[in-house]
Amino acid sequence: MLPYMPSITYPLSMRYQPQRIAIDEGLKRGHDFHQLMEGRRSVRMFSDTPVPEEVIETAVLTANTSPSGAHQQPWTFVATNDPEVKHRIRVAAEIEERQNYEGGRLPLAWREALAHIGTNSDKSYLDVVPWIVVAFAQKSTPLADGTLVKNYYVSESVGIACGLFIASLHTMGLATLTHTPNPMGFLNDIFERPVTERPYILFPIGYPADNCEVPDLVRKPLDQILIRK
Ligand code: IYR
Repeated sequence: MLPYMPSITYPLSMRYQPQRIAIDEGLKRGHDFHQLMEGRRSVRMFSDTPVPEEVIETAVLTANTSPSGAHQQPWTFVATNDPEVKHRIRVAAEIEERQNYEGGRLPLAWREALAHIGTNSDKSYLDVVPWIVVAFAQKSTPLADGTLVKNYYVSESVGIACGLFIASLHTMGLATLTHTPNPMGFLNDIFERPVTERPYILFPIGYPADNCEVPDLVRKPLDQILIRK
Protein backbone atom coordinates (compact mmCIF):
# COMPACT_ATOMS: atom_id res chain seq x y z
CA MET A 1 0.00 0.00 0.00
CA LEU A 2 1.21 3.48 -0.78
CA PRO A 3 1.92 5.65 2.22
CA TYR A 4 -0.74 8.26 2.93
CA MET A 5 0.19 11.44 1.10
CA PRO A 6 -1.47 14.53 2.42
CA SER A 7 -2.89 16.75 -0.30
CA ILE A 8 -3.02 19.84 1.88
CA THR A 9 -0.47 22.58 1.32
CA TYR A 10 -0.14 25.63 3.49
CA PRO A 11 0.76 29.10 2.24
CA LEU A 12 3.21 29.28 5.12
CA SER A 13 4.27 26.04 6.69
CA MET A 14 6.76 24.61 9.10
CA ARG A 15 7.65 21.08 10.09
CA TYR A 16 5.77 19.59 13.02
CA GLN A 17 7.48 16.43 14.14
CA PRO A 18 7.00 15.92 17.86
CA GLN A 19 9.03 13.11 19.34
CA ARG A 20 7.02 9.84 19.16
CA ILE A 21 6.60 8.36 22.61
CA ALA A 22 6.08 4.63 23.17
CA ILE A 23 2.44 3.75 23.73
CA ASP A 24 3.13 2.35 27.22
CA GLU A 25 4.62 5.64 28.26
CA GLY A 26 1.84 7.56 26.51
CA LEU A 27 -0.84 5.56 28.31
CA LYS A 28 0.90 6.03 31.64
CA ARG A 29 0.88 9.79 31.11
CA GLY A 30 -2.76 9.64 30.01
CA HIS A 31 -3.80 7.68 33.11
CA ASP A 32 -1.81 9.99 35.37
CA PHE A 33 -3.46 13.05 33.84
CA HIS A 34 -6.88 11.45 34.15
CA GLN A 35 -6.24 10.67 37.83
CA LEU A 36 -5.12 14.23 38.43
CA MET A 37 -8.25 15.62 36.79
CA GLU A 38 -10.54 13.17 38.67
CA GLY A 39 -9.48 15.10 41.77
CA ARG A 40 -10.79 18.42 40.41
CA ARG A 41 -13.94 19.82 41.97
CA SER A 42 -15.81 23.07 41.50
CA VAL A 43 -15.31 25.00 44.71
CA ARG A 44 -17.49 27.66 46.35
CA MET A 45 -15.70 27.90 49.72
CA PHE A 46 -12.35 29.58 49.26
CA SER A 47 -9.40 30.56 51.47
CA ASP A 48 -8.17 34.15 51.28
CA THR A 49 -4.55 32.89 51.10
CA PRO A 50 -2.77 35.00 48.47
CA VAL A 51 -1.90 33.44 45.12
CA PRO A 52 1.00 34.83 43.06
CA GLU A 53 0.16 36.52 39.77
CA GLU A 54 2.39 34.00 37.98
CA VAL A 55 -0.29 31.36 38.58
CA ILE A 56 -2.79 33.47 36.66
CA GLU A 57 -0.29 34.20 33.89
CA THR A 58 0.59 30.52 33.55
CA ALA A 59 -3.05 29.43 33.36
CA VAL A 60 -3.83 32.12 30.76
CA LEU A 61 -0.79 31.12 28.68
CA THR A 62 -2.04 27.53 28.80
CA ALA A 63 -5.56 28.63 27.77
CA ASN A 64 -3.94 30.49 24.89
CA THR A 65 -2.70 27.15 23.45
CA SER A 66 -6.31 26.26 22.66
CA PRO A 67 -7.29 25.56 19.07
CA SER A 68 -9.54 28.32 17.73
CA GLY A 69 -11.58 29.00 14.61
CA ALA A 70 -9.19 30.25 11.89
CA HIS A 71 -6.61 30.66 14.69
CA GLN A 72 -8.32 33.89 15.69
CA GLN A 73 -7.84 33.26 19.42
CA PRO A 74 -11.04 35.18 20.20
CA TRP A 75 -10.50 35.45 23.96
CA THR A 76 -9.55 38.12 26.46
CA PHE A 77 -8.87 37.19 30.08
CA VAL A 78 -9.27 40.01 32.58
CA ALA A 79 -7.76 39.41 36.04
CA THR A 80 -8.16 41.39 39.25
CA ASN A 81 -6.97 41.01 42.82
CA ASP A 82 -8.24 44.47 43.81
CA PRO A 83 -10.60 44.06 46.81
CA GLU A 84 -12.75 47.01 45.69
CA VAL A 85 -13.22 45.62 42.20
CA LYS A 86 -13.96 42.15 43.56
CA HIS A 87 -16.56 43.66 45.87
CA ARG A 88 -18.24 45.54 43.02
CA ILE A 89 -18.43 42.25 41.11
CA ARG A 90 -19.94 40.49 44.11
CA VAL A 91 -22.59 43.18 44.61
CA ALA A 92 -23.55 43.17 40.92
CA ALA A 93 -23.54 39.35 40.68
CA GLU A 94 -25.75 39.02 43.77
CA ILE A 95 -28.27 41.53 42.37
CA GLU A 96 -28.63 39.33 39.28
CA GLU A 97 -28.67 36.07 41.22
CA ARG A 98 -31.32 37.29 43.67
CA GLN A 99 -33.56 37.83 40.66
CA ASN A 100 -32.70 34.33 39.46
CA TYR A 101 -33.23 32.47 42.73
CA GLU A 102 -35.66 34.63 44.71
CA GLY A 103 -37.27 36.74 41.97
CA GLY A 104 -38.42 33.73 39.97
CA ARG A 105 -36.26 34.46 36.91
CA LEU A 106 -34.84 30.91 36.86
CA PRO A 107 -37.53 28.65 35.41
CA LEU A 108 -38.76 26.00 37.87
CA ALA A 109 -37.22 23.17 35.83
CA TRP A 110 -33.81 24.89 35.98
CA ARG A 111 -34.10 25.44 39.74
CA GLU A 112 -34.99 21.76 40.14
CA ALA A 113 -31.98 20.67 38.06
CA LEU A 114 -29.75 22.77 40.32
CA ALA A 115 -31.30 21.77 43.66
CA HIS A 116 -28.79 18.97 44.38
CA ILE A 117 -25.87 21.40 43.99
CA GLY A 118 -27.34 23.63 46.70
CA THR A 119 -26.37 26.96 45.13
CA ASN A 120 -28.10 30.20 46.10
CA SER A 121 -27.74 33.94 45.53
CA ASP A 122 -25.00 34.36 48.18
CA LYS A 123 -21.78 34.92 46.24
CA SER A 124 -19.63 35.95 49.23
CA TYR A 125 -16.72 33.89 47.84
CA LEU A 126 -16.27 36.74 45.32
CA ASP A 127 -15.03 38.89 48.25
CA VAL A 128 -12.86 36.14 49.73
CA VAL A 129 -10.91 34.81 46.73
CA PRO A 130 -7.49 36.33 46.00
CA TRP A 131 -8.24 36.53 42.25
CA ILE A 132 -11.18 36.87 39.91
CA VAL A 133 -10.53 36.19 36.23
CA VAL A 134 -13.22 36.77 33.61
CA ALA A 135 -12.93 35.15 30.20
CA PHE A 136 -14.45 37.38 27.52
CA ALA A 137 -15.41 36.02 24.09
CA GLN A 138 -14.62 38.33 21.18
CA LYS A 139 -17.54 38.18 18.78
CA SER A 140 -15.39 40.32 16.53
CA THR A 141 -11.97 41.89 16.95
CA PRO A 142 -11.27 45.55 16.16
CA LEU A 143 -8.20 46.24 14.01
CA ALA A 144 -5.96 49.24 14.64
CA ASP A 145 -7.94 51.26 12.03
CA GLY A 146 -11.22 50.48 13.79
CA THR A 147 -12.59 47.98 11.26
CA LEU A 148 -14.03 44.82 12.76
CA VAL A 149 -12.84 41.31 11.90
CA LYS A 150 -15.59 38.74 12.37
CA ASN A 151 -14.49 35.70 14.39
CA TYR A 152 -15.62 32.12 13.74
CA TYR A 153 -16.58 29.36 16.19
CA VAL A 154 -16.19 31.83 19.03
CA SER A 155 -18.06 29.85 21.67
CA GLU A 156 -16.30 26.58 20.83
CA SER A 157 -12.88 28.28 20.86
CA VAL A 158 -13.37 30.12 24.14
CA GLY A 159 -14.97 27.05 25.74
CA ILE A 160 -11.93 24.91 24.92
CA ALA A 161 -9.58 27.66 26.15
CA CYS A 162 -11.50 27.82 29.43
CA GLY A 163 -11.20 24.05 29.81
CA LEU A 164 -7.44 24.27 29.46
CA PHE A 165 -7.43 27.20 31.90
CA ILE A 166 -9.27 25.12 34.51
CA ALA A 167 -6.96 22.13 33.98
CA SER A 168 -3.90 24.36 34.36
CA LEU A 169 -5.19 25.83 37.63
CA HIS A 170 -5.91 22.35 38.96
CA THR A 171 -2.41 21.18 37.99
CA MET A 172 -1.03 24.03 40.10
CA GLY A 173 -3.17 23.03 43.10
CA LEU A 174 -5.62 25.93 42.74
CA ALA A 175 -9.38 25.70 42.75
CA THR A 176 -11.95 27.58 40.73
CA LEU A 177 -15.60 27.63 39.76
CA THR A 178 -17.24 28.19 36.38
CA HIS A 179 -19.48 30.93 37.67
CA THR A 180 -21.96 32.45 35.20
CA PRO A 181 -24.01 35.07 37.02
CA ASN A 182 -26.76 35.59 34.51
CA PRO A 183 -26.82 38.08 32.76
CA MET A 184 -23.17 39.15 32.95
CA GLY A 185 -23.27 42.47 31.10
CA PHE A 186 -22.15 44.29 34.29
CA LEU A 187 -18.68 42.80 33.74
CA ASN A 188 -18.25 44.88 30.56
CA ASP A 189 -18.89 48.00 32.64
CA ILE A 190 -16.66 47.05 35.58
CA PHE A 191 -13.77 45.95 33.35
CA GLU A 192 -14.37 48.57 30.62
CA ARG A 193 -14.52 45.96 27.84
CA PRO A 194 -15.96 46.85 24.42
CA VAL A 195 -19.37 45.70 23.16
CA THR A 196 -17.58 43.36 20.74
CA GLU A 197 -16.71 41.20 23.78
CA ARG A 198 -19.17 39.08 25.72
CA PRO A 199 -18.44 37.90 29.28
CA TYR A 200 -18.18 34.13 28.93
CA ILE A 201 -17.20 32.68 32.32
CA LEU A 202 -16.25 34.30 35.63
CA PHE A 203 -13.59 32.34 37.51
CA PRO A 204 -13.06 32.93 41.24
CA ILE A 205 -9.56 31.50 41.87
CA GLY A 206 -7.86 30.51 45.11
CA TYR A 207 -7.14 27.63 47.45
CA PRO A 208 -10.12 25.77 48.89
CA ALA A 209 -11.04 26.92 52.43
CA ASP A 210 -9.86 24.66 55.27
CA ASN A 211 -13.49 23.71 55.95
CA CYS A 212 -14.34 23.45 52.24
CA GLU A 213 -17.20 21.15 51.33
CA VAL A 214 -18.48 20.26 47.87
CA PRO A 215 -21.58 18.39 46.70
CA ASP A 216 -21.19 14.61 46.97
CA LEU A 217 -21.33 13.82 43.26
CA VAL A 218 -20.27 10.92 41.07
CA ARG A 219 -19.20 11.17 37.45
CA LYS A 220 -20.93 9.21 34.71
CA PRO A 221 -19.23 5.89 33.90
CA LEU A 222 -17.48 5.41 30.56
CA ASP A 223 -20.19 3.17 29.14
CA GLN A 224 -22.68 6.04 29.39
CA ILE A 225 -20.53 8.66 27.74
CA LEU A 226 -18.55 6.70 25.12
CA ILE A 227 -20.38 4.75 22.45
CA ARG A 228 -18.47 2.38 20.23
CA LYS A 229 -20.04 1.68 16.84
N1 IYR B 1 -25.75 31.25 37.61
C1 IYR B 1 -26.39 30.83 38.85
C2 IYR B 1 -27.15 29.56 38.70
C3 IYR B 1 -26.40 28.34 38.40
C4 IYR B 1 -26.61 27.70 37.19
C5 IYR B 1 -25.99 26.50 36.91
I1 IYR B 1 -26.39 25.55 35.17
C6 IYR B 1 -25.09 25.94 37.86
O1 IYR B 1 -24.47 24.73 37.56
C7 IYR B 1 -24.89 26.56 39.05
C8 IYR B 1 -25.54 27.78 39.30
C9 IYR B 1 -25.35 30.77 39.98
O2 IYR B 1 -24.16 30.89 39.69
O3 IYR B 1 -25.71 30.59 41.13
